[in-house]
Amino acid sequence: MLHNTFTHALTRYPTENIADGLTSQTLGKPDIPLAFRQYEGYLAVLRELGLTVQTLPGDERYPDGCFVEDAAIIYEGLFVITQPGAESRFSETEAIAEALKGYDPLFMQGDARLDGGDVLFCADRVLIGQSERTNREGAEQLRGLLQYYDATIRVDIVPFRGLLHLKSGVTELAPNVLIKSPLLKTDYPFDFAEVHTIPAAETIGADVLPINDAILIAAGFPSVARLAERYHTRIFALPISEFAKMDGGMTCLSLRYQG
Ligand code: CIR
Repeated sequence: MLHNTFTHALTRYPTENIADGLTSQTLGKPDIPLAFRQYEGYLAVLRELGLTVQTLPGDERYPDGCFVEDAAIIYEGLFVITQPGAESRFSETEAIAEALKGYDPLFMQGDARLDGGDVLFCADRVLIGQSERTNREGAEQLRGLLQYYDATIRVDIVPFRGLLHLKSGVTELAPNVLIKSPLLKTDYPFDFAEVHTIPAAETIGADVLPINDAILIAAGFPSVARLAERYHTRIFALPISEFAKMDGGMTCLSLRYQG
């Protein structure tokens, strides 16, 4: 299963009203000019990694709209437009579907609810978190689409609690190596991989983003930085504090794919 190798990224500018978005954090309101600077820094790194970056305009109807990862799942040539679990975010997908229409995306349907933040491609499998945003039907529907596209793909559904999204608490640091927060509560055995559990206070750093030969990590989390150094030589530690205030991590600000 080829993942983490990308040529393109789709992103969407934050809006001035980002503080009106959803959050479970109590870190205060984002500083808007700083959020925009941090966002530009994120885009600059994607470009430095050689990706062609498309950035859609922000839309004030969707203060969470910059978290584009939740609106689509992309696996090789399969593009799936989701039905995000939060009512206020449901129609964010319209602009994303329009931007990706050249890839003939498929659409989730019916009562399925799923946020891309709950979908982790790692090792030999895809994990779909069943969460407050992603329901069983959403997870099953995505599993069906992935296996229709690639009959050999293993897809496990992972019920969990404690954090917003699966990737808020576990991501892939390197092939077969996971980085995990103890705040993620699940019975799912991650024994297929080597697992590094970081201190709970560094949970925001658990959402790491490997792209091609590099990895993006949130700045300011020493255990995460030390772990990244064990597996990577090209590390970008990016300040994303203003997005973290709104429950955003490193992966959620872009959709990566091979164009
Ligand atoms: C939300 O609660 O939906 C947004 N404020 C944050 C979404 C973060 N998305 C992600 O990690 N994939």
